[in-house]
Amino acid sequence: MGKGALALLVHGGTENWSPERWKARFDEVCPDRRVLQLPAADFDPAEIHYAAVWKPDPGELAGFPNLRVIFNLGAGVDALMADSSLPKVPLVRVAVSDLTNRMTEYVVLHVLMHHRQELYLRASQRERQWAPKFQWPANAVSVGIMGLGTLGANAADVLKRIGFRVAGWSRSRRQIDGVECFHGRPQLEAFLRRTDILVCLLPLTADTRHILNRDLFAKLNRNGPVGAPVVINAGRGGLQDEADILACLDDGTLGAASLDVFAREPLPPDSPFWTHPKVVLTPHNAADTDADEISKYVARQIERFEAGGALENVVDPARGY
Ligand code: NDP
Ligand code: OXD
Repeated sequence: MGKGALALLVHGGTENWSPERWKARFDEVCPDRRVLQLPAADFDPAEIHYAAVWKPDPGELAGFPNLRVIFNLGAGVDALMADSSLPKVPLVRVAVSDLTNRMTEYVVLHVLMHHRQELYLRASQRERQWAPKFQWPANAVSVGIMGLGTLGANAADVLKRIGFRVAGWSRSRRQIDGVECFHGRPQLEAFLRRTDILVCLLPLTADTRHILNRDLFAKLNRNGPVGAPVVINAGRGGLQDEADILACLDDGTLGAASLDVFAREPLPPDSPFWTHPKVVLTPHNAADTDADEISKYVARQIERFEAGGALENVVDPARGY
């Protein structure tokens, strides 16, 4: 009997999520396995053993009686967790150094941008103003990272090596050398009180939805060198209350925001975020999923699984991440 087929369901809608590109990559890394780009006209659902997916429609994975594993082609599984018909087979997410390093680049870029007063300096340049301001050292700034998982822990480590005072907040207790670690709701306020620049790398779950709201922003440190605190969100748009962010930027509760993710993506053309002078906006590309790296990661996992080994980075449906 031949090897079970792999179904590819990719609905990203951007260049990086071109289904044809992913199909070509999977054909190369799974040469002896049928790779079916769905929707397809002519196939037997029973031949599908694996599904590699990005934002499949709800119910799209329900019709494969022999499905063994679902591979999410990104790190965040919130879209899949929202599908009540998701087959009860292991769901594997992405955790690879390529994606982690890309996210750390984004976090470091944006922390430095606010630390080094780039918004002010670019505005000065546009106005032909030679107007340097006092620049404080990195060790005067407290960066707080919400989410100390694969992505948060790596960003914390690099920021610490640049010299920032780094803290992190997670659900369970974590220990990272040189990083002050907080966990659970009871320790959230202490974490926020010492934070000048807040970085959010949480997954979107029932517990974290709209966690970035006015109540939380009001607890951030207002006495750091940066002045009004800054928020950087590269987790998911559903983590943020967008009306609260805008109101807090306008009344000075927040000094600035870097946002890579939004409740509605693509961000509608009439969104006030596009032109807000205190917002640095990117189109959900903090850390692209690289088709070369991720197809190899999935192929390796299938090989190990079929040889009787354990799958890695399996999502816990009870936690939702
Ligand atoms: P991980 O699962 O490795 O880490 C998640 C972290 O969040 C863990 O430290 C976890 O705590 C913490 N956490 C989860 N729920 C809570 C909670 N209720 N209270 C406190 N802490 C909590 O995920 P990754 O680091 O790999 O990815 C994080 C998210 O980043 C993804 O879910 C995705 O949404 C987003 N992402 C965005 C990208 C982009 O381009 N913008 C690209 C890739 C990912 P604990 O350690 O106790 O489990
Ligand atoms: C991911 C993403 O979760 O791209 O990997 O957002």
